Amino acid sequence: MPTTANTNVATNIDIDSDLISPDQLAQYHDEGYMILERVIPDDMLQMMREECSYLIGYIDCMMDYEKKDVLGLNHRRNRYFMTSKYNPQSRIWHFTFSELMAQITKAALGPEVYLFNEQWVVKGAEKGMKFGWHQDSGYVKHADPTTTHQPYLTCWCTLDDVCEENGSVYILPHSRAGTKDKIFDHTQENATNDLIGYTGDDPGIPVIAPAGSIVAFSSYAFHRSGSNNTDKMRRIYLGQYSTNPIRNTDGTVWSQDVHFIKDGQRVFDPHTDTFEYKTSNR
Ligand SMILES: O=C(O)CCC(=O)C(=O)O
Repeated sequence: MPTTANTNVATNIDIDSDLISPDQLAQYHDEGYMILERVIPDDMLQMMREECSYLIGYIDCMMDYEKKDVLGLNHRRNRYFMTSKYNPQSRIWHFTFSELMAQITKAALGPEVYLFNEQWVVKGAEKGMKFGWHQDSGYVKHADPTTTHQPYLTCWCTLDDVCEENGSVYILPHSRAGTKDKIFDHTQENATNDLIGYTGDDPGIPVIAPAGSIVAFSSYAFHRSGSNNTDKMRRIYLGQYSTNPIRNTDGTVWSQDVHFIKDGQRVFDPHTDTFEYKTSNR
């Protein structure tokens, strides 16, 4: 139980102050990010690591079958982006639609929340590739240049301790990048296919945090990540949530549009959810 509650003044929702302090929430709204250390319970963390191992094996098998070492953004033992993998057989949805995620998403977004996208980002030991400066919304805009979507929330959940040596994420606060209300144009980098939206010399703020932490940041905030130079994998689960379904200008859903919170209450129901696989434009 919270010892005290603070309130998201924009939406009048009470927030558990043991989870998110008023200062953290203010920083999210002003600068576009907040870092919540060690908030994922140990049993949940272990479950997510097991699901992650299964998915890496699954992608490796697909590469074996196709006799390739690169499939989309997945590079064998190097960098994996595994998208839209929650399904009734896996246990992933227990985390994606957990009370913990309900608390964080309501604090950031208010009483209406949809799952927009979910993916795993794994960097292999000693060679996990870097990822270039971008706004997550920059990927939406690149695919749909006339998009008018509101900022959505990325929850970057650490399954391992993260530091500069193993390829952690770096964030550029809104006030240093002019991103509070703006999606910049991004260009595609040839060698990696990454979209790049910032080429300035601000290195950003490195996130150094233990396993079980969540960095919650706005899809308008610029971020990048380094390469993994350690002898262990760096594993992240990334859930993205929006205040309403994000559609392409032609009306099609961009990635997912699963109703999670309605009028401040959790409404996700695994018995009625279609668990439909939808490819994002990533
Ligand atoms: O986990 C990482 O290395 C960065 C992932 C990221 O920035 C993204 O998926 O938008």
